Amino acid sequence: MSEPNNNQEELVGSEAESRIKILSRRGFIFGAIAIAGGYEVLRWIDFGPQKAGISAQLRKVLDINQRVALSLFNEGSTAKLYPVSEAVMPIVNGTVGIDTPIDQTSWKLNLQDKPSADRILSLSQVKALPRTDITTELRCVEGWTTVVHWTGCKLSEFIKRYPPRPRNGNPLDFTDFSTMPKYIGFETPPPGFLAGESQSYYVGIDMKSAMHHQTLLCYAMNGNALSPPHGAPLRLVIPTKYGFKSLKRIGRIFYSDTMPRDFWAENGYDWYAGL
Ligand SMILES: Nc1nc2c(c(=O)[nH]1)N[C@H]1C(S)=C(S)[C@@H](COP(=O)(O)O)O[C@H]1N2
Ligand SMILES: [Mo]
Repeated sequence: MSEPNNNQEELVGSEAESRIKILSRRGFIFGAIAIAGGYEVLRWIDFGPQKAGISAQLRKVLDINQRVALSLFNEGSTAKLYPVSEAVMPIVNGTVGIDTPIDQTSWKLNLQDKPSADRILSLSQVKALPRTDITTELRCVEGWTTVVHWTGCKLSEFIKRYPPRPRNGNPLDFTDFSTMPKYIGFETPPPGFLAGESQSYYVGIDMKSAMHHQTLLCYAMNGNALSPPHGAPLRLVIPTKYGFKSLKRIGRIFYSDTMPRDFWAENGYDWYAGL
């Protein structure tokens, strides 16, 4: 590999960017509630009619925040970086789709771009892509945050090496999103594939988030190979979004022009889940 190890990219300070970061760090639920009219709204949330398991009032603020998150993201938000020495092991959180042990040596990645044929990739093909290290916060909506040092490759590098087929006859241009699929989806290996696995976990992200320089496919964490409960052999890490988007144990990746289903968005959380 001739590419340098693009360790710990520097953040560029500007007034606008720090304002965006302050806004985005509030977290989408409380940020949205604050935007929608202060903490008193918390009092009436529980009494509203239910829609998708949460009250219509809360749904409304989440919808507002989804637009806010998207506009913040479009202005180029970046996750804060930390010194590697601050990294610690996070708790294992969320085991949907990873309960059953898998044979790590026979694991394969299934890459799809309908209607073309699937591509089956090995872990060494992912590891052959330029290595990237990043130390950022893993933020769970349940209220904890841990600084973690991640090692893998940029998802953008993977997409460039294993690109989608051109859309509408246009040649692919990775700087022009109109030539690319709108979304990319991720899933744990399908339940039938693993005896005993009852459910899969799945995440969808928009192509801008996928091409973001901090969005990674990771195979190591805090200096060691991923352990199975943290998503071995390969997991997604999206430091600009809440932890539930960082799918552990990727089985399938697919390009799509329609919004892929998303496990926690189906359960009432914001689909974009930006910080
Ligand atoms: N396959 C899978 N990936 C998952 C989850 C899950 O339940 N299943 N939970 C998510 C959530 S909610 C969080 S906060 C992070 C936690 O990552 P960790 O267990 O490495 O700390 O994983 C995410 N990825
Ligand atoms: Mo989480």
